[in-house]
Amino acid sequence: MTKFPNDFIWGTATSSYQIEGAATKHGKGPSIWDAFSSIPGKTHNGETGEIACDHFHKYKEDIQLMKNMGVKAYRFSIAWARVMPTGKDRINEAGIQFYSDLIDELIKADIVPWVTLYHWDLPLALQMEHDGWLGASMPNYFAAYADLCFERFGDRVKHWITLNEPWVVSILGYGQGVFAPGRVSTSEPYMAAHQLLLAHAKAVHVYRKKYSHQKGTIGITNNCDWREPLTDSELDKEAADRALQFFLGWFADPVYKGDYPSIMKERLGDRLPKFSSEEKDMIKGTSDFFGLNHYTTMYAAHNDGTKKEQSVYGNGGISEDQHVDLSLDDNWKLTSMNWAVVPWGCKKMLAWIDERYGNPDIYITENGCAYNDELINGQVNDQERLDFYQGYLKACQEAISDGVKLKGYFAWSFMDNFEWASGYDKRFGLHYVDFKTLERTPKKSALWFGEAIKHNSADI
Ligand code: PNW
Repeated sequence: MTKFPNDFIWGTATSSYQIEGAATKHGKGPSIWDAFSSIPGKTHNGETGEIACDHFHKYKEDIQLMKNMGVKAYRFSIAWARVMPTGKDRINEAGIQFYSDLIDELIKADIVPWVTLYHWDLPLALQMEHDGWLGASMPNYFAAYADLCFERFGDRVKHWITLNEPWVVSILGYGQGVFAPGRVSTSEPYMAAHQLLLAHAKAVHVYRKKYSHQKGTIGITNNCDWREPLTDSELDKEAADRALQFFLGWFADPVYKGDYPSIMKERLGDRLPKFSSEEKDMIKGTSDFFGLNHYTTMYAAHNDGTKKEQSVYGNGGISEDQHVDLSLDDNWKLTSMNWAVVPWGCKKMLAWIDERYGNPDIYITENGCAYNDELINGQVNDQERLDFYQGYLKACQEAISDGVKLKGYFAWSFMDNFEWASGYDKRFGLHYVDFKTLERTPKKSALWFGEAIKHNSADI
């Protein structure tokens, strides 16, 4: 049986707006997701996170379920507007208390908290006053919010993630408009991304300057799907690599190398904002580990610009800028998000990161899948999800044998939750949630995941 290294971190993950509920309770201010989901047509059936899984009231029960699985770590996010209702100045002590109690409860259960500071639920006031991430003062507000979190929770939290998936914020929030704040543009994604990177870097500098005595680690989590060249031609190989640079290099190159990929600078010209030399120095080296959220794989082929690019479900970023056609293999199994299940793509993704960024410590901070699960006689037989996890975890084991420093893996998600624009229609959980009674039931995949943790292996 191939085992993971002894210190491998097995975890599960969630985010604040997707699970907490209590969206207007105990002094929490509104976020852009409260506003966005209240607009008719923006989410499946008009669903919102107002109640979600009611984790705000059920967190003790949830931690017990995690303990039953034997997870070593739990990744959750703090709702900025719960601790700072308008995103700046005034602190909501009831919100601080909630996260403080949650952290204490995790530590009591021997589960290590991994805290994301920003998982997309921007305080609405900052959207209205500063145009959200387009605003030049946002990095300072984010750094002040991060400072508050380090001050209040850093005695117990030693693993921080500044931003979750700035690519999604930029492309889906400011490009395609399918996520909050719902902006549609081909230039704003690059502007929002620029402020997000500066915000990340400022927060890291606050942590390293003021809180080094807390002896924690801090980094950023980016998402990237693998791009496999459609054919062996040089043009398709270049197209696949170009697509990866526009996807992941966009955010990881500044952090690891100090600037955007040159291919982006060449192709975007003035649409890509420039970092000053001080900013480059400030951003470079601001991640203690490489956080990766990985979900799927697509083929990439060169498009010479004479025909319209094919983008199968719109996740290719701004395809006009890349000249890349994306496609799927008919033999690939699809999840209910229509994301293809391709474990070898995960292994290649890890190898690409390892090579491009100099063998960093990597954590997969999200990987998982949605299926149309049903609760029958108190059980959920989600064999497809079990197979998904086994396949991807085996790919992780292979990557580790090849020398990739993959140090941990967090399943997305601990439980079914509010899947953004898809509402409650898409179930990603290891635990089934009945959204009428809010009852939780471990799925078959959760029991398997617990066994895998016990054996420290996916070969079970
Ligand atoms: C991630 N894409 O979102 C998020 O971090 C989670 O909050 C979310 O529930 C999970 O993955 C499943 O969707 C993504 O289009 C959303 O490539 C969209 C994409 C990727 C990740």
